Amino acid sequence: MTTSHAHQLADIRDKVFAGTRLTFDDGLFLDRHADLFTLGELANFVREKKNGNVTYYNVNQHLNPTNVCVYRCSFCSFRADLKSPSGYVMTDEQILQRAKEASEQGATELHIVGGLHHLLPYEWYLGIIKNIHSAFPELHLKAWTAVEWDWFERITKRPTRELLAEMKAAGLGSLPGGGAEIFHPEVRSKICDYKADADQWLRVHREWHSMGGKSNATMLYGHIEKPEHRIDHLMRLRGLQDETGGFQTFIPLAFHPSNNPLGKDIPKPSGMMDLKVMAISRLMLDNFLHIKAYWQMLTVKVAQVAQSYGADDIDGTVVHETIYHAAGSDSPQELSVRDLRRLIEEAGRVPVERDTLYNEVVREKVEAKQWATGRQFVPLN
Ligand code: V47
Ligand code: SF4
Repeated sequence: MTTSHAHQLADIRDKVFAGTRLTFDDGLFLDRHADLFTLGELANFVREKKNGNVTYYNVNQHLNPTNVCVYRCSFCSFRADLKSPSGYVMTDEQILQRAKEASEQGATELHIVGGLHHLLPYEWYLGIIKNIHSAFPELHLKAWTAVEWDWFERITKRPTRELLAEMKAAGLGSLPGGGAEIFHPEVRSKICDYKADADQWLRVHREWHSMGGKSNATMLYGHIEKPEHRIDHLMRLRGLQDETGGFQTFIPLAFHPSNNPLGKDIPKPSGMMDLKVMAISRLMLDNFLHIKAYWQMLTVKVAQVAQSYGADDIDGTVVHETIYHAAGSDSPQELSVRDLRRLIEEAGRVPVERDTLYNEVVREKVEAKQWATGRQFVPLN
């Protein structure tokens, strides 16, 4: 590091400790030149200021009702063509069975996203929310990414706001953060042309926030994007959060290169990269309360270390993860609550179960046997 770089880093350090907002240039500098120890120290300072020693987790399940998709994002290993033998569409019965399983296992949340099916109408997606909500009203339904909402608008020719309101009345709880990928058109046009662009993605979240709704945001990193694209992405999210305050958590998603065209000559992001992106996200997104280290994506080990690099959330029990497993993830499909709590404690943090909206969930001990999904019950404490 040159003397001028050392000065720049010292200035940024002062800013972080003083609570002063970092600029685009600061972010770029950190991405290009800062060492991992300093990034960790600074991000951990902010993390502890915002969330103390707590790491949040939730008891959730994922549901992907179809993998058939009109788009062809080059990083996607999950999608299937309309007539492909690997394409599936779950029946109402299968969907309800999965919701039942989630409810019986004590889940508080169902995370529902899928492909944009060539033929299925918007009413099919609406029906999923209606059916699950009326049978299992205790489950918070975090459903459909901004890309899906944009698709619903395209096929119905109805305004997104009206669709959001209709789905909310049917039981929609919040929006997940997927589909953001990398906003910058230099990258977006190469990896996911045609689907909702940055402005459309942000517009959906803005609409939802203006209705009092909460949502998450993501960034897919570790492929063809450069540091300036990542910082640009974070700045755009920070801008919308200044306007609405509706984002709850930011989730950096590490690219998995198996079984997709984009991954052909690209290795998996390293652990160093994962921790660097986590820390810079924490530092740039000063108006986001939470940063999630999604263990399915990062591996359990990196997600654990990330608790000292800015993250304060580790996501949930998950179960039935398909998107990253199709792309070569070797993380387990599910973790029991006991596993989650142990790995958080090992990271020196205090595990707190949250619901989707970050309210603490307090359970009677007797319920705990439901948490340990698929495993023999072992008392937690
Ligand atoms: O938008 C797809 C990503 C996202 C690959 O809101 C891939 O709490 C890596 O957004 N390698 C969907 N990533 C998942 C998502 C998410 C996950 C967990 C929690 C939340 C939340 C949201 O998965 C897609 C895309 O960015 N993705 N393929 C791949 N090969
Ligand atoms: Fe379709 Fe989503 Fe895969 Fe893109 S990432 S091809 S929109 S399923």
